[in-house]
Amino acid sequence: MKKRAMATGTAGGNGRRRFLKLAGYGALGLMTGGFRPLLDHSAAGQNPETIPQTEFVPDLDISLMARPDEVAVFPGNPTQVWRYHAIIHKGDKNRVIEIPRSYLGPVIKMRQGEKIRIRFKNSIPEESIIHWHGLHVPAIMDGHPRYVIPKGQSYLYEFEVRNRAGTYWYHPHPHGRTGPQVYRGLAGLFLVSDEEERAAGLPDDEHDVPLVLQDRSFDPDNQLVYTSGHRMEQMTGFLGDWIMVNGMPDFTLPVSTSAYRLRLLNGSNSRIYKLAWQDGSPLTIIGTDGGLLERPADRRYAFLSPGERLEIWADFSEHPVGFETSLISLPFETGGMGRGMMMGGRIGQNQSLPNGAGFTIFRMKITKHVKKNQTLPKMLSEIRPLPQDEAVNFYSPRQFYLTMRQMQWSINGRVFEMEGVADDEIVQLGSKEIWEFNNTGGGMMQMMNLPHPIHLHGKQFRVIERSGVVHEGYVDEGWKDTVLLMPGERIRILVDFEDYPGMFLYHCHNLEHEDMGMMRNYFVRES
Ligand SMILES: [Cu+2]
Repeated sequence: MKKRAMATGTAGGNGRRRFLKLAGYGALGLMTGGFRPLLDHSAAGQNPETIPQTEFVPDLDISLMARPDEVAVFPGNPTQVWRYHAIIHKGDKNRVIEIPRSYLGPVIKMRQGEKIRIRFKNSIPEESIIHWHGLHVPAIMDGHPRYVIPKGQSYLYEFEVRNRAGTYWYHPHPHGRTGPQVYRGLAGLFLVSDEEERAAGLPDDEHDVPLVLQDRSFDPDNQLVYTSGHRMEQMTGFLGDWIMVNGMPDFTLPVSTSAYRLRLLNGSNSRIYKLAWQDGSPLTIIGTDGGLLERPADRRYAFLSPGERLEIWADFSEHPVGFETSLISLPFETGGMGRGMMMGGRIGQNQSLPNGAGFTIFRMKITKHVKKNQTLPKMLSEIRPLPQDEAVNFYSPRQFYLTMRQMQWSINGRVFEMEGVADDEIVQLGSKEIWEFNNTGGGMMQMMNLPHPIHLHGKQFRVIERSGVVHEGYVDEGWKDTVLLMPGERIRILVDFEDYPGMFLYHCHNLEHEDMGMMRNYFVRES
């Protein structure tokens, strides 16, 4: 019998086998067929037979297929999903790690400075394209929806990994269908390591644990249920009543009496987590979207909105075997909709587990005693200073108002246009800019003011200021690519458009908001 997320406290599944290594991928020979030429911007839909001859020499060369699959999530019928599946053509097979019993795609592991080729093959029955969330890549590699390919075709990605060490991820980005495609299982982690991270001496191997948080709903046959398509449900965003960790319900992580690095990704469509330890002890945050902080930061709780990552240091060396604890999500207010006058109820909200409800996310249980003392480093990394006064618009930041009009979320009153860039969405290559996002609504609109996690493609940025109704629980230190604005908040970020000209996206990472058009292009102009 399935138990939903509110009913917690039961014995969990065994997470021990989560990250078994991919086995059995030898030299399978180059797969041919259907690759888009790398540098041809105008060739959408073309279908050349071979990999283009470039001077690109990848350290890791893989095929990544999006295809229908099934997974045993619960006893009984398997759950029909869409899943990324990888084949290694060249490179270390320990760089591509499947998660058993999960609909999630493989974890891809790269070192800074290495080159990767990914031959994306779309085998789901609709258009798709992959976005590398948080990675700093050229526009044509970023997975803009204008590059979608239909079923049966392929898209060739080739790029150098320039990011700092950190927890990045990949997911589909076709316009209007990102929500349903991610929901059916298409998502995976992309972990980057570097020398600075190695020097910090953090827990590694089985003590370095990626944890992807998502919510799902299932019908009595164990099949995924997405939104009804009702406009109100779309306005809020999809909310499931099962909390999944790495694609598994009722998750328990067996640990030993030692320190752990927990890498949390919120891969949910629209659910926000207010992370805390069950016993009220502080969370020790060591990293965010763009990698390690300079030094650890303690928080009583921390918000994690869709698309964001947080890395937590958890030390169990003082506890006995048998000790159990949980990472929980504390209750919080999400703002106007669902309260008050919206037809008198939580319309569009999940009735059993609304956004802002409290629940257990997963449990950790000490099953093994080890003698391994590891101390939390005082310094984790160096964060490059990014002076605000170097921003070309220091005295007049670009303004973006997150608003709703006629049941439609928008940015500055505009919705997504595939090729559309407004004059005030063009920035100069080589410049630094301050962008201000404003979620203050106002007047009657306050009733419809919701949280919006804002994501910029292609860039890591810095949060320089929050104002308005400021809530606690943000980790604004370090590098970010996705930032949460609760209702009533205003935030200023500093972005360095140092390289990579062309068209990129900025949007709300509530996937239902994004799909309805709460997304725009920005264009980095060369001269
Ligand atoms: Cu939104």
